[in-house]
Amino acid sequence: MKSFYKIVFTFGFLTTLFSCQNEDSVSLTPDRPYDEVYAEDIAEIEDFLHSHYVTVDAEYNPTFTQIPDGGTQTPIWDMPELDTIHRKKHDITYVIYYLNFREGSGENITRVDSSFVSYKGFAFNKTTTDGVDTYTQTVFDQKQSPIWLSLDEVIAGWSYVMPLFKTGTYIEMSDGSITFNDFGAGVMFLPSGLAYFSSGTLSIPSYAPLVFSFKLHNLRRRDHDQDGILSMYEYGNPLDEDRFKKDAIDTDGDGRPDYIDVDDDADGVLTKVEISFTYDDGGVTKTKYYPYHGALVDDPATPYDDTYGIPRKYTGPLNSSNRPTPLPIDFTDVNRLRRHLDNTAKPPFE
Ligand SMILES: [Ca+2]
Ligand SMILES: [Ca+2]
Ligand SMILES: [Ca+2]
Ligand SMILES: [Ca+2]
Repeated sequence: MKSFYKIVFTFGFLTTLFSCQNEDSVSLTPDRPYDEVYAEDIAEIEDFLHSHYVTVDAEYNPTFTQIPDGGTQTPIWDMPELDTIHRKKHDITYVIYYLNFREGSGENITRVDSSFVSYKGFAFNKTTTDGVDTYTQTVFDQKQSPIWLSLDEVIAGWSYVMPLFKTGTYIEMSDGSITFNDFGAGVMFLPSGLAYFSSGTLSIPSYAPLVFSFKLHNLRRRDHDQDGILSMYEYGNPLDEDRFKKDAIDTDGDGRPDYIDVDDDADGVLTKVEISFTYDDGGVTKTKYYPYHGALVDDPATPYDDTYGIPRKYTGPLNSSNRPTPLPIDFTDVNRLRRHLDNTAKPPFE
């Protein structure tokens, strides 16, 4: 059941951001109810946002500081960069607060892509002595040099917030190093139900909200089932979810979502075969795959029409062999049912 959710151990240390919630496991001590913990977490997060201000350096590294008595600093709560999203999970509509320092100028990442990120995560704790609140911040993980993380394998909060941001640009310097510019940068304030919940570690307390600052340097599109269609086109974008895998698109209803199904319409023909076509290249027959969407402009250097995406079952007139012949719209209509998802469309295709 859990094979798709990878848990990564390295000599006994859990790579922090990877999801370690196993909802199928049996625990000797029952977990606390999600709604009860969420009520505490969101109150603590909102208290933190009211009682702290934040400064960022030129590289968008934030520093959070408690507003002193009588201080005039703007609390995070009142900053225009503070925004919220709502995501349903555990039968709770979670409010997620995040700071959008910079959205990024490049490509949007999706929940099934791989992210190249740097980040810093900390937990906070409040103690009150003689009516005076004192906050401590405990950094439990940080990566100053970016690392690759697949967004379907990390804690839920990350997979919800990162797609709100974009990559930037990068240039390779003469010494081989890479400089990133205009990347997305922000901070997320996660209730524990969207992070590690009951499974704390030595450095991460159980049932504690966590704060992550992050920078999205780059991304890599993924094709989980290697059927020639990027996962970003196959999983859908469910916002109302209890489990990612359960709510992803499953065209043939066999319990295996399209992004991990090699025959999406269960017609016995592999998706990869259904989206392929052959063309003549100087007397040599070559095979290629229609891209999900066609290219915006045809490349005259290729012997085929690059503006063609994956076609639907042809609707054109019958030819002399009484078979339908395709129309351009069969390849380009934005609302078409692409033929790898149509179990009445089977090869041989004209
Ligand atoms: Ca795929
Ligand atoms: Ca399926
Ligand atoms: Ca598929
Ligand atoms: Ca098929």
